Amino acid sequence: MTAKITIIQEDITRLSVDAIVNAANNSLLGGGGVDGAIHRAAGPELKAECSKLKGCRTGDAKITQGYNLPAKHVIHTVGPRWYGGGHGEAQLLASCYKECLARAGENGIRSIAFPAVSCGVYGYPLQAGCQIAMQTVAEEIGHYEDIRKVIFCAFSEEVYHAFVNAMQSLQLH
Ligand code: AR6
Repeated sequence: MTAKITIIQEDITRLSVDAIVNAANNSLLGGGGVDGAIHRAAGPELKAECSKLKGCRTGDAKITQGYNLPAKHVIHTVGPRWYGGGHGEAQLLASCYKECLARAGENGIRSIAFPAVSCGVYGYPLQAGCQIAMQTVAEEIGHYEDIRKVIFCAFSEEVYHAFVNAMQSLQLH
């Protein structure tokens, strides 16, 4: 059986899943966008745990507890800033999704929700960013038997449509 990939329009902090993914920065100490929303909803214990992690490299991912969130865990990943596309942005963004799935697999996570990493403050072009998200997860998910459900969580209608378009243009090998 393969995991089920779904797309929803929702605030990711409201999802009762095993893990939500945070689009964080290298410090892991909070910020704006989805990062700020997750830290506000999780409460100060999340920052306390994050402060012990010694940051996170761009393209990597680290896991914490979810504290006051309905989600059990948060997987913090750091997407690339968009510098025009010639600075390894696509590879780094794909690496974010791969590393998040790896942390999920290591921790027995069965359901995981992703925002559109890098597609806000970091300026990654929305459609291209959603295509990398969808393509990477579709290619990698077969390695993780325990992950039964992957949700792409769009905050706006625009992002929702970008994920839907990305799913329709998936290249299956
Ligand atoms: N639920 C789901 N998606 C959301 C939510 C939410 N509650 N809030 C925002 N989004 P961004 P980035 C969407 O800017 O581009 C922070 O300051 C948003 O519409 O949160 O990776 C960090 O600390 C967009 O589609 O993350 C970093 O400094 C997507 O989440 C920097 O921003 C990602 O937008 C990271 O920038």
